[in-house]
Amino acid sequence: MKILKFIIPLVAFSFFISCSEDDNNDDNAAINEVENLIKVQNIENDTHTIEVYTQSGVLMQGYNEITIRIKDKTTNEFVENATVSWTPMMHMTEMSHSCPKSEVTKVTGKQTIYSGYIIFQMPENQDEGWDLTFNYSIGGTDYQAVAVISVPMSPRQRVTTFMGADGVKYILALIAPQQPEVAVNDMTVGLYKMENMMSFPVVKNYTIALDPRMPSMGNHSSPNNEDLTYDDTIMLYNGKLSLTMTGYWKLNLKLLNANNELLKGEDVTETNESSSLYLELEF
Ligand SMILES: [Cu+2]
Repeated sequence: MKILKFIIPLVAFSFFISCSEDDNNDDNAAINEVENLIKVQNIENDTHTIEVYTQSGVLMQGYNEITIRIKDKTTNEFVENATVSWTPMMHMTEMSHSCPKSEVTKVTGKQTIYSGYIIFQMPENQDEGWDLTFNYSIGGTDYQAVAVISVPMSPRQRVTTFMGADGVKYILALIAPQQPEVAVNDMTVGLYKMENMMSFPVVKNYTIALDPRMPSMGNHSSPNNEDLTYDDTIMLYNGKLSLTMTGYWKLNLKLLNANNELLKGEDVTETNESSSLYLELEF
């Protein structure tokens, strides 16, 4: 009896320990790695709920940074070892097409979230719109989930589709600054070639000349801008955008290929108020 008195609490104690260890190792349902994001919607199939998040809680025409997590409907746990790809599709009356996008990758240092970006070059309208398909595999089993998504028109031109002098159709999208300041801002854009309805490879080693103007104030420019050049580590273009005051700015651009040949856009002059290639922002 004396021994039992010791053993029973000991067994109970070790059981308690191993339970709480299990909780820490296997149960991730309580982990919140999306606390600074807002849910756009769920995309579900029979086995999983894919939660789609952005900073703003919506998707919009142009560049969208998207975070997802996948909840197993049986265990209520978030899947940590999925391999994920996605296919955005716009279904138009005459045809269907996709858009530029990144891969979906596990966020470094996180357990339950995956992220990437999608650039919707066209907004939805009454008769035409987008859906988003996820293909993912977990432990060798393949799954698919698809749902209609809402992609309203951006109030400012954050993405533009155009034909270059080389006969190639390009898509150019504003990626940064997302929160412009009265300062010299880091500017980032993505440039893609529309190879066909499904393929939009990154265009490398071009130059994008930048001339920001305020049309409402005599079309004045700003000092210390820097043209955008290609950065292969991020597969995007970086430059400097000087904004000397708040308001509406037209970011006049010229696209030059690797041989410095002009493919699209014009200089802003006394007689030419803006380039035919531009992006817009207002803050
Ligand atoms: Cu379309």
